[in-house]
Amino acid sequence: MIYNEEYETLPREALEALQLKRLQQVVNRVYHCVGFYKKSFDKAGVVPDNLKTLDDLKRFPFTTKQDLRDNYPFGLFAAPMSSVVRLHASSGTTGRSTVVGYTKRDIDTWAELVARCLVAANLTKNDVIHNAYGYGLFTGGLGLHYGAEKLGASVIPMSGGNTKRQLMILQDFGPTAICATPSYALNLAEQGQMLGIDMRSLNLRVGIFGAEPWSEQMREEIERAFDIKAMNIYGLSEIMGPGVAMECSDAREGMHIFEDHFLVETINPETGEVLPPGEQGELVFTTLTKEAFPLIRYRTRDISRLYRVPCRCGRTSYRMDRVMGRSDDMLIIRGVNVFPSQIEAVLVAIEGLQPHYQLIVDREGTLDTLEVQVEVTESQFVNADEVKVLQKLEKMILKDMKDYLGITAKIKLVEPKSLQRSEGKASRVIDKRKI
Ligand code: DLL
Repeated sequence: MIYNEEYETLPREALEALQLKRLQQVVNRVYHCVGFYKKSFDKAGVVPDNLKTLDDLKRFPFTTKQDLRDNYPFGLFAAPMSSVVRLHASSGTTGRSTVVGYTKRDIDTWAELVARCLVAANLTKNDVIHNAYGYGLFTGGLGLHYGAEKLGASVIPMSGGNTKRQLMILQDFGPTAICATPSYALNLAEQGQMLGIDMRSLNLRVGIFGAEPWSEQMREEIERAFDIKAMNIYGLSEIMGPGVAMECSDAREGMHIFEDHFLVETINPETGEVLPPGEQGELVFTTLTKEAFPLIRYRTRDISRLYRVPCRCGRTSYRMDRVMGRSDDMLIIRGVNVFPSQIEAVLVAIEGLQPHYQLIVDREGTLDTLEVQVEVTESQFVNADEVKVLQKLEKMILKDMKDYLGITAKIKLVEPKSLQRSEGKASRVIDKRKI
């Protein structure tokens, strides 16, 4: 099913013509309305008129998170505050948070794009959607909320946390879909099981998971725990919030990017050079229709890959692969680059381990060291008298990490339920090198 048949299936040629028209408009507008862009274009020696084809965009400068911070809180807004109807902010683990604004039209566009996502996940107005993304400054809660209402579904505005209450609502209201971070979904499943709730017999059939990197193995784990189809949704506050890209349930091979509203590029994060589709690199987005907070060539730091091949669902947009991680989360362990999500994939595939883990990075002399703490399942732990069982598990992890990722780590098997659980985005890495 497709929410906006006309735009989601536009032939590539028409889509690219629309993109060019919108791109020229937005570039013109920011050049004249936002001091930052005037300066940054002047410095790069480009003017809006240089933009004759989509390809010309690569002559234009990038916008970075640092630029957003330097212009905190509203310096990059392109509309007066009197027409801004909503503000959100990303929490930002380091430094100032980034603040984003929306006009009435931006909110309507956002709601439509989230409605497109829900329909791509096979939801209709007859669904009851339990929304466990946090409401507030985070874009997850309200973003999904407005999209669900736009579709006409019944939305339960749960927000994050308060897990016992969530479990009660899940049983009593019988929602057919759940929206949450994947790590919180697992937390819910685990606590439900502890309370003796059969999570597989709830009325849920679909889950909309995103806001943090997760592996294919984690998807299987969640699908098993809830007996649902787990779908990947991508977005970031700077560009809009959830609903920048979404998997379709027909193919479930990559996330469709809503290219009538966002222009996407992948670049080599070291050199800034634009990569051909298919090559892994950093995603860079330009918003084509946003009024309050347009962004030109925003460097997301998210590492992914674009596919150009048409999808069997009929949507004509490029798709992006699941995000491996952020370039700033990439660990370099004795020269080997590795993302937490790759370590997750190795751990979750080993029987006897739980998908609850923590990575501790430290430095000895000039070398980075990694300790992987991972919970073992209850049954393994009961067996633990036989130290051999645990030693065997440890060996297996060491071997798989070496074979698949080429890294050596210290492994620490920990008791079930001993690592901190997430109520929103999980923080997987403790980096002691910065302390
Ligand atoms: O996390 C928006 C969102 C809410 C997306 C709910 C999906 C569902 P931020 O807090 O600004 O916005 O964080 C954005 O989260 O740059 C990625 O690094 C990461 N991220 C978001 N979705 C995914 C995903 C929201 N599906 C940052 N897979 C992004 C991997 C994701 N990482």
